[in-house]
Amino acid sequence: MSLPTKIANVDFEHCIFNASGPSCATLEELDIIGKSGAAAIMTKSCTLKPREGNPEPRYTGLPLGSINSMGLPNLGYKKYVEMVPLLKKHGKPVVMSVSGLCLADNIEMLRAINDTDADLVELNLSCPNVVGKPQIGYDFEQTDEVLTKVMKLVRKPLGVKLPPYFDFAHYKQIAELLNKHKVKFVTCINSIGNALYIDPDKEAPVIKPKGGFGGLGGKYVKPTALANVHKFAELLDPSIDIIGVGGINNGTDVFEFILAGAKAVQLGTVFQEEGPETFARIEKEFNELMKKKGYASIEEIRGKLKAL
Ligand code: RRO
Repeated sequence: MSLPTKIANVDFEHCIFNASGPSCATLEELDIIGKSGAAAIMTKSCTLKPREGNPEPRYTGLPLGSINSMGLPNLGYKKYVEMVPLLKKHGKPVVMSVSGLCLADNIEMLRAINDTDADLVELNLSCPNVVGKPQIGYDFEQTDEVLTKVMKLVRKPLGVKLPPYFDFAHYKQIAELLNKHKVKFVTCINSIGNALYIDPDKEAPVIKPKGGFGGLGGKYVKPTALANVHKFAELLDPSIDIIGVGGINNGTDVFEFILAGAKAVQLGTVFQEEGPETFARIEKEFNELMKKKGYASIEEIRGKLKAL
């Protein structure tokens, strides 16, 4: 038994797939996701030109999650455009993540993606790890400008990957923009940017780039991710679907994200740490929990978090 869902009207066999991040930058890695229990294939955020990314060490697993400053290592968008027909053979939705270093780059990439068979596009407005490039999602004027330009030209259902917000005034401002521009979905949250994890033995940070500052993921961020999903479920137009990501490790976590308002969820750190078997394990746990509670569909519980 699988519990189907839809994102921007695209059918998903179930609600669990990979986050743009770990192990989704090469055809080999994407084929592994295609063969796994993931409901869709999400690509690593791409840029106009290929990038090596930041110097290593740039990812470390931590007791309750991970910290990374990968710096957008990817093959360049042309390679991902070429891969789409190969990835589509897996028979599941293909989602392309795009993270241009400037608006012109995003426009060029989105134009090219229009002519592919990709099902959805996730525009990453929240990479915390490129030196000299602040997260667009924290700059409301720039977000407005980017969305004004890209929504005019995009022919694929386009969603945005958001950074975590922490203040109700900021949620309100960004939600107004997302409603105005009629994005099709939001994915929240990206890693919590510019965290610092120190190894007391080495008396040094655990990653090298940016003096050790990087994006925090995993269990550390789950409550923040749930808060973002739930607040956006309240503030966004109901036509905008929400994908939750941040610290999901088991079926109960998935259940909580759906209760908060998500229609699907993505796995980042847990996929990196456990490998592709994580998708089938977590889906099985979620299905068992739903059955035990007597629920037969995602829509029965979506956004139904009770008040105390
Ligand atoms: O590649 C990265 O350093 C990275 C990206 Br693009 C992102 O969106 N989020 C993150 O934690 N790392």
